[in-house]
Amino acid sequence: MPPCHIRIETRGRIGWITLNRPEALNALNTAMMGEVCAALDGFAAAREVACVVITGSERAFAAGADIKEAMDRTFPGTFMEDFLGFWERVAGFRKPLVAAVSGYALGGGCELALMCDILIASETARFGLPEGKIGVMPGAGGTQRLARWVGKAKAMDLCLTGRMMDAAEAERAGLVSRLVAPADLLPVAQEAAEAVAEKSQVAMMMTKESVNRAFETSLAEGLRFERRVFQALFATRDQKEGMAAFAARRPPIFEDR
Ligand code: DAK
Repeated sequence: MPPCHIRIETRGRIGWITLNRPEALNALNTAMMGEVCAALDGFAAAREVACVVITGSERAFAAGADIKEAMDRTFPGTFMEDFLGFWERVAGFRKPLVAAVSGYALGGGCELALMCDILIASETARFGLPEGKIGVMPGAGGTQRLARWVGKAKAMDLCLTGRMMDAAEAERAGLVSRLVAPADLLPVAQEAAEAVAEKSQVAMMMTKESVNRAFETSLAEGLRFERRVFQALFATRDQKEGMAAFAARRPPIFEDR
């Protein structure tokens, strides 16, 4: 069955997932997140796809998990079914992920953006974790990833007060990789993704894994991991090609091997 809450496209070597529930400001219900995960599975398997962009609409990246879907749930049910636990498949996606955020990125929408690797924001973007206002708390990485990405001060402020942070503040805080005019959001996201895609995908995927290690381990362990995967890249044809191309003053032709 074709997806009905998202649009999926491939532009060159870039996979695009556009959240598309305008009537609910892209609130992330189970069906939509299932479609996002299935799309990511497809892009993971597609050799020609090197990088994936997730975006929403001008008004909303996503205004959170779907509150109306979640309102009658009980603890035993959510626990036994691991309600929304499958969202972690986004964070576990191994190819680089770009979030192109315009408008509201709230609650689960903010957490979805936090799971991506490069976050490009339009000047209209607004980030927040307002779950406290509806009697719960962030549950898809908000307290953990935001604290690691921007530090305790901003994370506590956003989680406890529920206020929204505008795009400029989010950039200053280190949450946003690039801040752009609204009209530039999608072209800049495609351009950033293409810059990733033109490199050896073995090196890009190892780089992603290595940067993520920085948030999970000690500096000494992280440095050891980085050195080992760096050394491993010398076993690839792409390392030979990349360095030979540099020496010959020609563009490299990578095979992702
Ligand atoms: N869920 C369901 N519907 C939503 C929604 C949401 N999060 N956000 C907006 N909508 C719907 C509204 O109900 C409205 O629908 P109708 O009433 O017209 O049918 C429509 O979208 C337009 O919204 P508004 O009329 O409210 O538009 P405004 O411009 O006045 O306000 C707003 C925009 C974004 C400020 C407002 O809609 C708002 O405050 N929305 C809720 C934001 C929020 O609280 N988000 C956090 C939700 S809780 C987990 C994973 C994730 C989560 C938890 C666990 N695990 C993996 C365990 C995440 C939890 C959350 O995200």
